[in-house]
Amino acid sequence: MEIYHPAEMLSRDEIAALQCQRLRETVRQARNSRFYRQRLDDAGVSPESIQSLDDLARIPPTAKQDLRDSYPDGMVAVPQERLVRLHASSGTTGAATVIYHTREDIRTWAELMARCMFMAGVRPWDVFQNTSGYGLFTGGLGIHYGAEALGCLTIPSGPGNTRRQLKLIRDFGVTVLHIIPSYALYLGDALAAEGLDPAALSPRIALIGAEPHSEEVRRRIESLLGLKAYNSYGLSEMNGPGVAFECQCQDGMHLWEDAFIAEILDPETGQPVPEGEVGELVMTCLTRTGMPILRYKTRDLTRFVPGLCACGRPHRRIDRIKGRADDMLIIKGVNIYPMQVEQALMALPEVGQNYQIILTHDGRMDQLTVQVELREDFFQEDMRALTGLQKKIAGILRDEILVTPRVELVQANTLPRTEGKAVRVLDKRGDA
Ligand code: ADP
Ligand code: K
Ligand code: ZN
Repeated sequence: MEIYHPAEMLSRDEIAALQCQRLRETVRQARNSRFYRQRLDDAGVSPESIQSLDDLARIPPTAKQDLRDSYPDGMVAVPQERLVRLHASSGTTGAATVIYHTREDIRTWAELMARCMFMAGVRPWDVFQNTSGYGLFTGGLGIHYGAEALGCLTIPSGPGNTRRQLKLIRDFGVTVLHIIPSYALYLGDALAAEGLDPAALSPRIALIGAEPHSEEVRRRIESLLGLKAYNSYGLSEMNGPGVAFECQCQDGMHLWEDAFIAEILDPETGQPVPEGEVGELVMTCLTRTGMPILRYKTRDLTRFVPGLCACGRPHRRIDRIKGRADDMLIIKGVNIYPMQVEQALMALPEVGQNYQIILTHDGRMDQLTVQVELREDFFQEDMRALTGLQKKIAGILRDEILVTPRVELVQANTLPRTEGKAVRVLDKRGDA
């Protein structure tokens, strides 16, 4: 097996020793910020008091609200002249938060990103098209710098304009795409509509991430685009993309433990969940100097995949993100994650590439409506067949989520689409 960086093969003991040393340095560095000096003093945490990884638990967690409260620069830990870049989270769940980077931070991040891409099989001779939005969002420049660090000819296409995306792919023989899953599905349909054979197209790898998606969606992307799709996880607070990535085994995402400490905690108690169980991913960035963040509560729900990966890299793997804690819907008293709906829908051949979940309240109780795009050839069916299909989908969803939804079948490409992360849920229960 080829590796990009020797750190990929560190043993568990070596990883632990490095984490402890870097945690101490990070605590020292973080104390240069107004926010952490106060926070760590209050908790009685000094760099010298970090003697082993057990001392991590003495550091109070950092919440998204802490970043909002210290906006714009309360967590900056270096003089302004050392800062070279600012990013903001895409604000999926509220006000944006800002992250600052020094020149070294940008370099470390690009190297982590390149390591991830190499692990998924990307090489310097690849032609790489990045369809993420450039701008404050980290999926643009973050991925771009990684691809360049690896040595790929990098095309910053940005999102949207599918015809132009396809032209770039064909004109320059693009071999690797970075694309969010919802757009990859759409692009796949667009190929089919143009009568293009996916097997004849040049891309062999897609890096997909930035939004939760099911295994069913990955398989669809692979067959629609005729390539291998690798899950890619990251968040602005931990730089952005490049935190955890699938290797070629496609069995969980290796999280780079020389650069991050990951914990999976019970969101209620803040205590570690038993090994292999689902909880909230809490992360500490061990390399950032401009704006270190300690024990960040990501709100992302996942678990550590037990055991060693067949590829031999000792870095632990996290499972596909189940959703955000904030994504959980409570409908008629039942807890539901949108991913459960997606998984059930996308397993059906009749279902097209887009769906939407709508919640309303009729004065007495919650009503769940699922709008489902049908594949073109199925939409041609007669009324009786469509009614049968509608019943079938409602039944499958009820078995999965224990609530019977109202199912509306719509034509392909009629549900609203966004250029960035897909908006799957419309909660109108608060509306009059
Ligand atoms: P925002 O929190 O506003 O979306 P970011 O751009 O920092 O801002 O997005 C990071 C978040 O995106 C993660 O916390 C996670 O919820 C989601 N995400 C990123 N990559 C993946 C992935 N591969 N699978 C599922 N969710 C992901
Ligand atoms: K090159
Ligand atoms: Zn592996």
